[in-house]
Amino acid sequence: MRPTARSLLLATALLMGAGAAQAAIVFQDSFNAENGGAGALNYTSFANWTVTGGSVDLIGNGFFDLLPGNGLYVDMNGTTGQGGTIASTTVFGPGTYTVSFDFAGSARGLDGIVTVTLGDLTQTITLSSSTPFTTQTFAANVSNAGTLNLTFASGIPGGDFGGLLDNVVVRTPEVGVPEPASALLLGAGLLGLGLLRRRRAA
Ligand SMILES: [Ca+2]
Ligand SMILES: [Ca+2]
Repeated sequence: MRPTARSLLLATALLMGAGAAQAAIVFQDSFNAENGGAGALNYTSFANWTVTGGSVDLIGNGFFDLLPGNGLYVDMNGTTGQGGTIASTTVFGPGTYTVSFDFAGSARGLDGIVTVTLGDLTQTITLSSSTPFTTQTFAANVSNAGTLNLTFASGIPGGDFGGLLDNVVVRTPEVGVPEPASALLLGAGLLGLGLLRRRRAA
C-alpha cells in the first residue's frame, strides 16, 4: 500500500472514531411496552420502576388517552386520590448524567407538577393544564451520598389528575473515543515517552 493511501485510511478511521464520540444512553423508557401495550389504572408492574408512594395510572393507546400519539405514558396521580412516586429499579453509580423526560400538564384543568431527583438533582416542574409534552433536561451529579435512583414524585398530593410523564432518558456525558487531534497528541506523547525510556535504558 502506498504511504498516501495508508494515511488516508488512517485519517478516515480517526474521523469515524470521532463520529462515535457521543453521549451514551444508559437508561431509556417510553412506557410503550408496558402491560402488553394496554393502559391500566393504579399500575404497579412497571418493567423499570417501582411505585414507592401513592399511585400512578398507565394511560394512552386509546385508554384515557389525553395526549394521543404518544403510545403509553404515566399520569402521576393514580386513581386512589393520591399523588404517586416512582423510582427507577436502576441504581446509578457515581458520575455526571443528563436526565431528560417529556412532561405535560394534566390536560384536565389542573396544573401538572412533578419533582425529579437523582444524585444532587432535585427539580420541581409546574406546567399549566393545557401544556403539551415538553422535553425537560437537567444535569445530575451522583455521588455515594446522593439519591442513587431516578425518582419522579407528583407535586399534587391529593386527587386523581396529575401531570403526564413520558420518554425518560439518562445519558452519560460525551466521552469515549478521543477526537483526532487529541488522539494524535496522545500518540506523539507515547512515542516521546518510549524514546525517553529507550534513551535512559541506553
Ligand atoms: Ca410513550
Ligand atoms: Ca389519574
